[in-house]
Amino acid sequence: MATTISKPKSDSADRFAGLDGESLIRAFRIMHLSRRLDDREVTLKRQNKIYFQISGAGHEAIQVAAGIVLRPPADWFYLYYRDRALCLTLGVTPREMLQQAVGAADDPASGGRQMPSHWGHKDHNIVSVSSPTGTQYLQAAGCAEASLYRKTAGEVTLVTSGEGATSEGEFWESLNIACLKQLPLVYLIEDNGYAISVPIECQTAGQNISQLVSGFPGLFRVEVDGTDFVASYRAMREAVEHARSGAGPALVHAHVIRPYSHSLSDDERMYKTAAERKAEGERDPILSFPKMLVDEGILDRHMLQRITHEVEEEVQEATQQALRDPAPSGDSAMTHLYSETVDPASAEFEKAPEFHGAPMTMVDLINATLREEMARNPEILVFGEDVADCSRAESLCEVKGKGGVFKVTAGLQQQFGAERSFNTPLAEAAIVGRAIGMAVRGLKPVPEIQFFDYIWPAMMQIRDELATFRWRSNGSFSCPAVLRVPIGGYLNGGAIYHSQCGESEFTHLPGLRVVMPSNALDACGLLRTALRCDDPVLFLEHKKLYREPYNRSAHPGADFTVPFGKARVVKPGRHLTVITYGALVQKCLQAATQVERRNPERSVEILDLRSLSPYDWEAIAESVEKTSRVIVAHEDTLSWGYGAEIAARIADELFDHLDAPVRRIGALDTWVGYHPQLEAAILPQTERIAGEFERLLAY
Ligand SMILES: Cc1ncc(C[n+]2csc(CCOP(=O)(O)OP(=O)(O)O)c2C)c(N)n1
Ligand SMILES: [Mg+2]
Repeated sequence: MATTISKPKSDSADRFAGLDGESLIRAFRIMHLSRRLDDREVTLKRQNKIYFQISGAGHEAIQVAAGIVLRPPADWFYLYYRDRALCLTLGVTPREMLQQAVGAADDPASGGRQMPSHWGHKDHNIVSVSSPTGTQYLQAAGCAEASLYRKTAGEVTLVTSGEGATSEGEFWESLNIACLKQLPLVYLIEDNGYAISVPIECQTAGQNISQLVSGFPGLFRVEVDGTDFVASYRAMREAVEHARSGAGPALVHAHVIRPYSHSLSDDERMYKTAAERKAEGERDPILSFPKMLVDEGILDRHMLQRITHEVEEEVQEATQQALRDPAPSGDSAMTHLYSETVDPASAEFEKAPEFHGAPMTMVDLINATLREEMARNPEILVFGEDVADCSRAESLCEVKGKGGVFKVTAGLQQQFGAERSFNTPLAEAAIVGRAIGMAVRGLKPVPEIQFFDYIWPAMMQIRDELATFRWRSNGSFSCPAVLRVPIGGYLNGGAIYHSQCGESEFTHLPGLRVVMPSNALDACGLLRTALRCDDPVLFLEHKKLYREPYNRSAHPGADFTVPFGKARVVKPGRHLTVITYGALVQKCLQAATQVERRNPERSVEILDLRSLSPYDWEAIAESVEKTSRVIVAHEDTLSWGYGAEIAARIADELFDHLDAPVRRIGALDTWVGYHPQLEAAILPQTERIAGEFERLLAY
């Protein structure tokens, strides 16, 4: 910075919290730059040269203070859309910010995929920001946990949001974990008193978030005027020192202002009085901070003019550059959905089994696979509700241990220790959110959702985060976690909340792999592929199939893998193709046997898809071209289900090969009932399946 620095006039050594004149002027320069970038974007938006604008105006002082205290790239950042000044302090350049605004192909945050101010910069550990308010809190906890697991002492994760976002459950789940685990996590709440038009008295009980969280044990809290740079610096320094020392999490509650409305799509005059807006304007750090620096003799008018002039030129030059930067090509739309380096559908994962030992059930073979992969890869962590053997490890000499409600994870804690297989609070969003934070740090989290029926609190994390990370960051970040989820019915008594399927809700998500094995051998091979691949995987384990005698397998070897997207011909046939997966594989096989017994001249071919996204279109096409009749059969409800997509594609691409309509078999469009008679009527049964086969064969 080409500016001369004077010493602060004040005698008091702590007047500026130990900051010298140079640091104070640098802070002012960044604050001013941040505001001028917002102003420039506002102009560009009005000129229709950019498509969205949301400003950091009024939040600059606390943000620059935070940026000075933290240390990229050792520290990690989960930020909010207002954090422009913070990002500038961490090293993001004005040009990079304006590249986001214009949506340039080279925008380092997202390559033109996300809205402006959705920060992300690999070089500075600024993890890709999404739009859902609150998801960042759980991921930041996972990120801080990765520091603990890696034993990189002194590393801190910063997570920020407005006061509005603290009403999300994910904020509270995150605080619970941070305090339970004494995480090196700093929360910065930038409280501007409004969430769009909703004022604090309608948002936060008692209107003060730092008081509201006072019951969290071990949480260091500090409340500060976030428009006062020096006070903000002190507060941030205290909080970060606390977290860095290993003493646990800290929360800074900074009162700021929001002078530019929520975004350019909002006009705050609709809900804020003129007096309120005037009072806010009087606290504007962009005016009060340089005035203080001048009053204190740190900055003179001449220097001030020079800095503002330099900033003007910098913004101008960055704008010109960004406006010239090429836009992303339409051809790039599908890049970075999945890993470009590891293809789990490739021949590399095609391995012949080398069987040894007695037949094992699906549950035992999944357990063995987890053990083998955990031994091979120290970055694999297994966690969830009731997943550990016994959280009170000292009791393990007296008790057998739980190891999951289905015993899938039994013995992992005893073999690999409580750091690698542990129980979590009963909070599904937190389980998945933490996993995402860990995976971004390069760990291989393998969380369990206890029952598919309870996956929904985690849906935001799965749909808007896990599946989108690589795409939305244009390949800069990824989170290849493997979510194991027991699913399905036929349990006699499982009822509506322990029996549902719903896989098509997830196959609908680009960026996520979905697999659902029907037998022990495939479960072993597909799980190993999931654990060795570089994409997020939803691994659906059918509860009814865990302990069936018919689907057991001898151990196929510790390197046995099954590629994704490769169906298995369960039974060859010539007159009807059945496309199925999961528990219906066996039912279709039984139905086919009945049908063939009654119609000896007809034979049925059964394809087990094994992997639902990607799925094996080649195998489907080959079979349908041979048989000319096809049924898609699944346990999930019929309408808008997985079969609808497959049937539509067959009708589209294989129409000329068909001699009959494409049919589907699924559960009735209702919930699974508790009484076995109800369940039997609702879920597809062998007799009904056989009837459908015969109907189609007779068409
Ligand atoms: C989960 C979710 N719900 C709603 C929104 C829409 N939304 C975006 S910002 C916002 C208000 C956020 O207020 P606050 O956290 O106080 O931040 P501020 O904008 O005031 O800085 C809302 C409701 C969203 N992005 N995500
Ligand atoms: Mg707010």
